[in-house]
Amino acid sequence: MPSNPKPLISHIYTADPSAHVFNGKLYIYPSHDRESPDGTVSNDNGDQYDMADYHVFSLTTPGGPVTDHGVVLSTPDVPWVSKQLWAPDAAFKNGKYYLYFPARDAEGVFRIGVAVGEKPEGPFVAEKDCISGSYSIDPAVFVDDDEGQEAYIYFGGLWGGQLQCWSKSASGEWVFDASKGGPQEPSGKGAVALFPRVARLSPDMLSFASPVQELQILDEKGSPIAADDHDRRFFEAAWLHKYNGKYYFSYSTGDTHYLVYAVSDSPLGPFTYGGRILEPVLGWTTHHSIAEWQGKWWLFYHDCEISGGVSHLRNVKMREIVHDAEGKIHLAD
Ligand code: FUB
Repeated sequence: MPSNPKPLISHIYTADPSAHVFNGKLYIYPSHDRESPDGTVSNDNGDQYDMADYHVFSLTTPGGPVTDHGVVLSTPDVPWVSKQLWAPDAAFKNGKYYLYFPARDAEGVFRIGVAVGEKPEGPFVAEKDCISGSYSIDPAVFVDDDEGQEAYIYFGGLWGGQLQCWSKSASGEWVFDASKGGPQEPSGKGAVALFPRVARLSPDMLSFASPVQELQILDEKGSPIAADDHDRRFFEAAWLHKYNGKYYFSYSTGDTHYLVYAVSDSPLGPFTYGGRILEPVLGWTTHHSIAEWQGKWWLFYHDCEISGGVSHLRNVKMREIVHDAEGKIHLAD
């Protein structure tokens, strides 16, 4: 596969690809980018990312044709959503398929919802309310392959994704403060980065089964990644995969535009920073997923090749990656 592969999908704009193998086929659950009906607004709040529905795509072989299964969920189908259907993910458990998605509620606060389907390609029927206790963006669901098949949901995103607006009260509740919107992060000497969030999912996959906790990302000395370490600190685009018994948490560094990863012996962390997966792409955002398919490991990501660099009009791509003998991730040649 070439080092700058062609977009997988070109008849609509797609981004934030979450890829999963179900029944031997590769399914992609991306965001569906569109021109904003309100014009050309573009700001750090991400208002230009004004998506209103989701399509599902599938492939039977790498490099083969991509099937568009059409719209599987849209804004009017979800009572609690006001706007902005951002990066989704999907999972399989209990013989059912689950689509997890973030969107703004009636108050403009990002929450996470879930919709259930009988088939990987949908359609999906949304629960009436968002997941209680959920907030921010970019859900990624990992179902472990061990005996308990426990499921975990990872989420969070800075700036427009509102993660910086949430802090823990003295009684342990996560509390929202709208005044912390925009590109605000911890600052000052010794400030620790904001970390992504994780919770266990209930057996029916519809609610959180544990309190939301921070997912610690440490540097090589065992110290939490610092807030001003913009090349390594978490920004958005959580993803979890397991390789050789280790848990790999990968994410975007946002304003420095890298895809990076960290490794742990536990899905709940702490994770230790491991390195970079992808250098900046054309466009502001970078967001990905990682899946094993037909004996190889693949990185799914997006850039803005088709739109010529318009950051909210993206297209999905895939490239092979390898884990080397030390477990480090590299792009395949
Ligand atoms: O697609 C909207 C947002 O852009 C996603 O939620 C972020 O991860 C970034 O890709």
